[in-house]
Amino acid sequence: MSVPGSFAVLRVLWLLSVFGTVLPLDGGMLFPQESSFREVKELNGLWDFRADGSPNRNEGFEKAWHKRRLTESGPVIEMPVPASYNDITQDPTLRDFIGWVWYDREVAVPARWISNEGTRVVLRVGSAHYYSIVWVNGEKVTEHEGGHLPFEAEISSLIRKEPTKPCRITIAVNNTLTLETLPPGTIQYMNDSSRYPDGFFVQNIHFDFFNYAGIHRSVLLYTTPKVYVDDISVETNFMDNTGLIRYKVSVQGGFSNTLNITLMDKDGHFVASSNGSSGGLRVVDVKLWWPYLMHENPGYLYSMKVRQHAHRHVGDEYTLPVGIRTINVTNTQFLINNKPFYFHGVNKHEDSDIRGRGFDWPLIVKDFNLMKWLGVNSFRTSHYPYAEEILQMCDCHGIVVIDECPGVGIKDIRSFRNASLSHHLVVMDELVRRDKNHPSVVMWSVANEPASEMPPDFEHTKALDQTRPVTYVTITEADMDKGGPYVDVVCVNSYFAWYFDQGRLDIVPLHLENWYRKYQRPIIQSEYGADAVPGLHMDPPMMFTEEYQNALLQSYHDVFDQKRNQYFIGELIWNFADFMTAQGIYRVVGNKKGIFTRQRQPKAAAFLLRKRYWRLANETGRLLPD
Ligand code: BDP
Repeated sequence: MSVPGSFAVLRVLWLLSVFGTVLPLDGGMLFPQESSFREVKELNGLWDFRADGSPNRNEGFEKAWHKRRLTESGPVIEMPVPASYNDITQDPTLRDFIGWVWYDREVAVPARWISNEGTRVVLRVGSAHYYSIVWVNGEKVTEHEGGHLPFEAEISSLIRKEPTKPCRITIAVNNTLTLETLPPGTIQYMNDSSRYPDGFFVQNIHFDFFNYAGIHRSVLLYTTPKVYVDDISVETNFMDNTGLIRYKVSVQGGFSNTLNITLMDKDGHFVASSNGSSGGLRVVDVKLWWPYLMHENPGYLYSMKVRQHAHRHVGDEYTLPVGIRTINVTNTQFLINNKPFYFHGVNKHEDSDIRGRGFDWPLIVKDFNLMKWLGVNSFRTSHYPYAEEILQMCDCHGIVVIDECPGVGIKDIRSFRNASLSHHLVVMDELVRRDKNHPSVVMWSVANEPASEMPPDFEHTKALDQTRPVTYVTITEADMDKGGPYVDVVCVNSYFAWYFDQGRLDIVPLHLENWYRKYQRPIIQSEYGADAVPGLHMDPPMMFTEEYQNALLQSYHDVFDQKRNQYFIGELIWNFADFMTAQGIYRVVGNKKGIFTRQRQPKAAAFLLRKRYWRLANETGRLLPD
């Protein structure tokens, strides 16, 4: 969000890098999957819940709430998982709560998981915001910092200790943001006792979305055999009509005698096979993975079955969907399978009524249907990693993804120190580890609009450079002027005729010209837009009306169309749908820059964009004539 008076040119700069080579394996984060050797048990539904409203928010730890059922240590309410807890009740203190909240429930673990010593049982949380501690039957099994990404713990030996008892899972989650968290924030105590009650504090943030909290994605128990496939990495290429998959598999828990890799096509027919923990698969008459609207058969996925046979142990099997495609960037183009790709897409949020940021299949499927209706071929996961199921949908439908980490609102100079850098690196590592094999993911976004106006600090760019194999770098405005040495693609966010020169649509072309001339790299207009209150009309257009939103988009589109054949490689509207923000004088119950309402009903701009995107698809994509 912009504050009037800040300097337009410095608003931007979140910079991207395109995939490099296969990651070194270092503990996997494969999506849990059922197979003949693995089982999955979802723990979604109603959990017991209590927010720790004590002044120091520490009562739960002082009284060891994890040692017993929460119902035994005080009052609880029902809380759905997955969901943000903020909008579930009528209580404004829970909506705006900062600090620890506690969840627990009991689970009946299948007897065979307990009796069979060869079964490994893992507890996995798809994501919880922001800091989580997990106990099983009162014993701590893991803690994790950061929302939006999964974490897990093996609990096999714990559940075998008291095999006849139900297993009690307790999760404490704290949404406090500090200078070192991602996104950062600060807690400010108001010490003036004449104006504020004792202990009064606020959570300051510098990003424009509600800081939803709670357990946002599924909690699962899943099993693997004792010796198990822990991680798989693939990298794909092709020459003429032969595809190549380079793979690497890591097995944990013991010695694996043999690893068989078998590749099947979409119809289940055998394509290629190999043995060993690393190697290559040649795919004759390859069917490439293509984006939606670029090919008549987008999102083609092979299935790579990894089968391990361990000495004196049950084997394991994991099947990874693999799309064969290449990504390259030239000085002026973004190439997918050596063909120029033009991003016509959206920025999104994981956000909806009641659930907040909680995972919700109906919403996800509705959003995909709307995106396809619009003619969208890509989106950015603004401003944090989205659920894995969403990326799986993108793989299948051929929707291209710019995968963003939660590096948003990095504005305070104290958030540029080593502690923040280390955490940022860990988060990037977790993100890449989780998402590296999705063909839909073509770029990593390191940060959204960090304070690039601050003096260059080469120490942190150096450290980022050392992470392998993906080179992801934030650079400053000053670096940019020297030519942006680390960057493949520049993404610019701008709000001309909105935050600056309000109402002056006539100046948009000139401002855009100036910007684009400056950056000698392929450029994506990664945000542009205007708030529109649905149903508000005015002609000639005025700000906040549907007419103004349309007119503003149109004035940008005119410039995009002039630049499209030069270095301009894409446009992503801000935003796909209206979304909730913190309360403040710049927002009337949330950000209204959606082209759909928060309930996914179209504003006039949705029709304008639909017309444009389908025209673009016909001009820039590879649609076959009907
Ligand atoms: C951009 C931010 C985005 C905001 C948007 C806005 O990246 O998160 O929601 O401004 O103000 O600068 O609508």
